[in-house]
Amino acid sequence: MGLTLAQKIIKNHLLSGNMQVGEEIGLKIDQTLTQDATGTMAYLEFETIGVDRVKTERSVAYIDHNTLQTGFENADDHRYIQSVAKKYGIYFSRPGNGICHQVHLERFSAPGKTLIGSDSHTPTGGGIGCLSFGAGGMDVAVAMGGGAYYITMPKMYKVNLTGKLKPFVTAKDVSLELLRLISVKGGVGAIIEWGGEGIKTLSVPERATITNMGTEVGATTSIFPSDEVTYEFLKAEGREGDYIPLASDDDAVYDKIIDINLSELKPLIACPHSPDNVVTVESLSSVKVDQVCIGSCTNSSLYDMLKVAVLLKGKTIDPSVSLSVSPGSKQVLRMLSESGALSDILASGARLLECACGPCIGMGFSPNSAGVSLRTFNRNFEGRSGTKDGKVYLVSPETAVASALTGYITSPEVLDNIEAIKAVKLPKKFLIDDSAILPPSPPEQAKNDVVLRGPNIKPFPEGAPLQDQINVNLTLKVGDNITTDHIMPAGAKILPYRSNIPYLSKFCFAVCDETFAERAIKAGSSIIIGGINYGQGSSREHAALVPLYLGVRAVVAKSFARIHIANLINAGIIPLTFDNPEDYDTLNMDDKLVLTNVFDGLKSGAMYLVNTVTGAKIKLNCAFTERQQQILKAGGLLKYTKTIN
Ligand code: MIC
Ligand code: SF4
Repeated sequence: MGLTLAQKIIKNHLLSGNMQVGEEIGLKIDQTLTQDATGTMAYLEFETIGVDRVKTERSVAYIDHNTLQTGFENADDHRYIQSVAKKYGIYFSRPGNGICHQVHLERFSAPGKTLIGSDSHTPTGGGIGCLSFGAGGMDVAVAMGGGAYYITMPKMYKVNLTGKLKPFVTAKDVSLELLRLISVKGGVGAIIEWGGEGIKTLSVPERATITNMGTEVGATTSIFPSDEVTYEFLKAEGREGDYIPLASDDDAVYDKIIDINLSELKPLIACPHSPDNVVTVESLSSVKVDQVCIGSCTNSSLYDMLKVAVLLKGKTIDPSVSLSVSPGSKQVLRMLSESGALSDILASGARLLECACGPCIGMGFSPNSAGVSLRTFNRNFEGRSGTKDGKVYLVSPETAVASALTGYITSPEVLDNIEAIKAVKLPKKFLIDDSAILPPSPPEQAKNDVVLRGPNIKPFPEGAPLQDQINVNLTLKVGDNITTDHIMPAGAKILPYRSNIPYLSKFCFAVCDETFAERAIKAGSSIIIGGINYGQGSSREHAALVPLYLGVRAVVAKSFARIHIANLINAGIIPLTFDNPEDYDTLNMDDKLVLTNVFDGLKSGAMYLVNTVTGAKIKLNCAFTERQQQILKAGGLLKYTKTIN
């Protein structure tokens, strides 16, 4: 039986386990990336592991999330990351150089390699045939230290593309179509491979848009084959030496095949507050728009920006709309500027923002009260924009421009620049300027490098060794599809404190219940009850470390998202599922509960939650590998790593 493309890369990197679906496998990791919002914690964790230099082929630290430096906090954190990077063998991409995924795709991702990043959109690298995973900071720290990265061997899904996109229909619409077809849970437990004749018509940046948004269907990762298109892109980046061809075998077996005919797609839009709430753009044409944002790791490539410039050229945006444009990298910005395209964008009335995440993570450009914001981003979770009642819609850059010009949600199909759009092509050679990527010190010099720590860096909480019986208060009960943006919000006010867990803890679950943090502290030891797909979205381990700090010992949900469940285990919080989902309804806030059979349950897969008032006994399930059992017993991954080193 032949292998799929992902199975081939896994096989080449397999350190432990069998490639049987559902089994835990350990992978050798070639490259890592971090961004600043998760990076400080990841490097603090890395330092506690105690190795002199990263053991990966390439590790890069990016500063892209929180670039505003509104106070000393961020500036200090960035300086810390820069100094750690220099000392330990990590490349440092300076603030302003671009969004981690865009820059990594341009300069470092390579076909056939493995990459993990402390950011859930790391699968962007799948656009170039690199097997890339989003992971918690601790997992990245361990990989930098030479340890394996553990995942559950995924199922293999294939999306078979036929046809060719019509003008004004884009890679973003392909992603939205997949979300419409399979929902935010449809890819859970699977790697999505993109194939079929249709892929030949998609450039690497378009492929990267698609693998980037594979995160939104919950997939472990997504990947495209490496072919002539990949070669052309690498050559244009001066990296043809990184090229290897890669494809699945003809007789590879997939667990599911989804067909999408590119020729039949229409411009699509995801409505508030979920990326899978997808309808056609046409169907919303009477909705007034207040704000439009173009950029983010999903849609900020040169290809996207050139199309935006062509559509805006000679036109002015509607006076009622505020339009922002953030190019994904310095390379994109410089090429826009040198080609004159930037001038067309600016002349239209657009505001140019830094090459960074910006509005995507609520760092400025929040919509007005109850405002409608059209964004080319990948997430539209409630409150993420920084405006609690803001209504965020996800669209392609083309739809974004058409709507900014008219002031209403507008399909780009009505625009008259069809020939100009068809003429937009990627250049044969990109402008290569790595001056903002600082190399680390050579090993002999690194010994004398000093790590610079500011007062915003507070120690991170560590879990306590497990007990067999844990008394807990039910301090929070939430519904389905709780995102990490609910658990640990981001945004301009909070993001500067990503290395200060005690301060961050005040905002934990504030979107759902502002009293949670205070009640959890008072309770001392607590449990959270959740619904389906608990913890979807970001890779931020803060969504586990902050609850740990607040005394959360276990989370019981109907099901969990992949990265979050790993982060809970790494933090030493026990993730459990209901044996009978109806038991969810019998639990109430403030119930005093006892989690029993913990030690035996880790092995046997069954623990119990006893309600001390009613005496009811609820069966809970878990399926921990031997390694995960040891991590939980030790009180988290770092403590466990120290015991085995
Ligand atoms: C996001 O898009 O939610 C983020 C911000 O990039 C996160 C990382 C973080 O919370 O720092 C992610 O996707 O993992
Ligand atoms: Fe940055 Fe947004 Fe991409 Fe996250 S999704 S990495 S915040 S641009």
